[in-house]
Amino acid sequence: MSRPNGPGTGEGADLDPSVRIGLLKAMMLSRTLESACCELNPRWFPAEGEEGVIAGAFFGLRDDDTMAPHYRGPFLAYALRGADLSRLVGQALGKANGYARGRALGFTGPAAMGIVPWVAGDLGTTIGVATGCALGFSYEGSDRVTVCSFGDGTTNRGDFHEALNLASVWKLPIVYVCQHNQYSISLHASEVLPIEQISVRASGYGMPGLTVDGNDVFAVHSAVRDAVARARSGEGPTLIEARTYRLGGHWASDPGGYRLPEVQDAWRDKDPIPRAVSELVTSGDLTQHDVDSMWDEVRQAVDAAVTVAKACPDARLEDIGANEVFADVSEGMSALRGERGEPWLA
Ligand SMILES: Cc1ncc(C[n+]2csc(CCOP(=O)(O)OP(=O)(O)O)c2C)c(N)n1
Ligand SMILES: [Mg+2]
Repeated sequence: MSRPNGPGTGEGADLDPSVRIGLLKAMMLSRTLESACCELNPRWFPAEGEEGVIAGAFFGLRDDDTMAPHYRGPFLAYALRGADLSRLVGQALGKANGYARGRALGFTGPAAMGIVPWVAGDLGTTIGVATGCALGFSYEGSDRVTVCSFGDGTTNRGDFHEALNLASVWKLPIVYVCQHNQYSISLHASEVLPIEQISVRASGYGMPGLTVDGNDVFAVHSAVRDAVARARSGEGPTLIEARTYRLGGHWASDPGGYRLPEVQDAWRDKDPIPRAVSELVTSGDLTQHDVDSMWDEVRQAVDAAVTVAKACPDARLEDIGANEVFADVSEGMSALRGERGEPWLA
């Protein structure tokens, strides 16, 4: 099923107003939190413009379900599980208060949150781990599900193919959401994908595949909700391709000169947040005053988190695990300095 980008697809019209408002707030939080991290850390991955996919995929799951978010916009999943925002921002800054105490950039948190962490730089590895979680749920005979998101470029990795094949053969309770932002760093999808729609790959694994407008959060959520229900009832996995656009660079410091400004402007006009606001105000579910109050609340929460995180000390060598590798951290530091005595972290 293909739905082109554009105003008002009408998908997701059956969602309860409280869910629609919750999705809007989740997008606002994701935008504000991730933008703050981009300002603080030039190596952060901007998620601006992709919040429709991020919120649509992870909002409304049960506490005992597993989330495996893409590295582009991972913090909403943690926030939805009640994470302390200052500890998330602290993680992005390499502060001692960060959930992983400065390790692994920032895409990780307590295992009890049920979120598969992004701990390896290898694209696609989380797809295998997320599929393993779904296998665990199937093995325990529960109705828990996993929702796993990843980029369009990552669907060319072997991990993707192996995981989807096995998930389908074993009818595992997992929903795969491709956050299709059209780029792999500076490479446009048309240069590495021989097909127009990634969702057609699903047919090769015998599972349903659909393409949704990723800038329509209600359409994304409606599709994910249906796929989650399908997975929960034991009918197996679904692949959802949510088409969107990366408004920022690959990293926060990427000037993105490989893209035409007019194309970027056209996509900015399809920003999922104003679009959802417009739908909710038109339907009478929110007034503009309500929307302004929601922005105020989200911005105040993120500003407070940034203030706390900035004031925290940096993670120390012991914090990032050197004390778990070397008997004596000072010995470890000299080993890391190398034979010529150059600083190990220049
Ligand atoms: C196996 C592997 N190959 C290449 C890279 C380098 N790399 C990091 S991010 C990235 C782009 C991935 O694109 P996509 O999956 O579409 O995600 P996006 O960054 O667009 O959200 C690449 C090629 C990597 N980390 N791992
Ligand atoms: Mg991409």
